[in-house]
Amino acid sequence: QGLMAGKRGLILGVANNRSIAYGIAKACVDHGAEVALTYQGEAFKKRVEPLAEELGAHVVGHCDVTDPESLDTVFENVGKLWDRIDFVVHAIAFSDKEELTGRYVETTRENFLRTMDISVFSFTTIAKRAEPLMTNGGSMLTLTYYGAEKVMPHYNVMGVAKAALEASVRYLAVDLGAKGIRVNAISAGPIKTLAASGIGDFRYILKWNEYNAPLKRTVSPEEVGDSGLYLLSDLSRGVTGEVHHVDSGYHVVG
Ligand code: 0WD
Repeated sequence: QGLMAGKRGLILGVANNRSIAYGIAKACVDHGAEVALTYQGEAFKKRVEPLAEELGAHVVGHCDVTDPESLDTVFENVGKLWDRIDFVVHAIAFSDKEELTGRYVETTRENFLRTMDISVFSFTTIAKRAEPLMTNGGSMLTLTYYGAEKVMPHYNVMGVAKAALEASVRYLAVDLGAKGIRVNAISAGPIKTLAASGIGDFRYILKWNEYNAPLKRTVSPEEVGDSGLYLLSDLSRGVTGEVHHVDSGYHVVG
């Protein structure tokens, strides 16, 4: 049994076992949830399937958020699997790594739009598709970063995207609140994942956090997972529209 007993959720953004989405999936499963995962293309399928097996999770198909048909299929598959869902986790972001270094002012229109599409709009369209399945209320969660609030070196267009994502959390919280659906974000401290490896000087950012965060260390996907558990479970039933920092306290000094 446990905190998440009887709850079912869709988790998007597991690329491998270091993914923040994996940390969240594991915490949910460990506390009794049933989860469904997606993968982005054949290359990730091979990584995600064994992880799903290990977690006892369902795999509901290929999902590329720039391809609405793949999202249609994923939600169709979820609807066939379960008559209702209780939570959704969105742990997806992308920007051309050439532009995650140097000056923000150099951002191209093409990469700006692509970054916003994959990292911001995707959460809104996923929320819209999840809403009819959340017939008993629910909890939606996305992942953001401090670069939304303050200028962080090299984060550039992704910082602008995360600011828009955080604003989306607030607007979605209002739209969906009357149905008992809560919408929150975790602002995670830097973690060495595949996505993070695209950010210029990432090792320096990790070190900077270790030296300066109140806890004098970085956070792990497991720690983000445990905080995610709070936001996805009924423990946080009075919380919506919130951006919760899981960053060893860095935001109070940075
Ligand atoms: O330091 C970090 N790692 C932080 C990450 C600090 C704060 C926030 N975050 C955020 C990220 O911006 C992202 O929103 O957490 C979220 C999850 O990222 P992650 O766990 O750091 O990275 P990763 O394990 O790489 O998972 C992100 C996945 C992709 O992996 P790749 O390696 O391809 O970027 O997002 C998925 C993909 O699986 N993804 C997509 N999924 C569907 N359609 C798409 C897409 N078009 N693009 C990327």
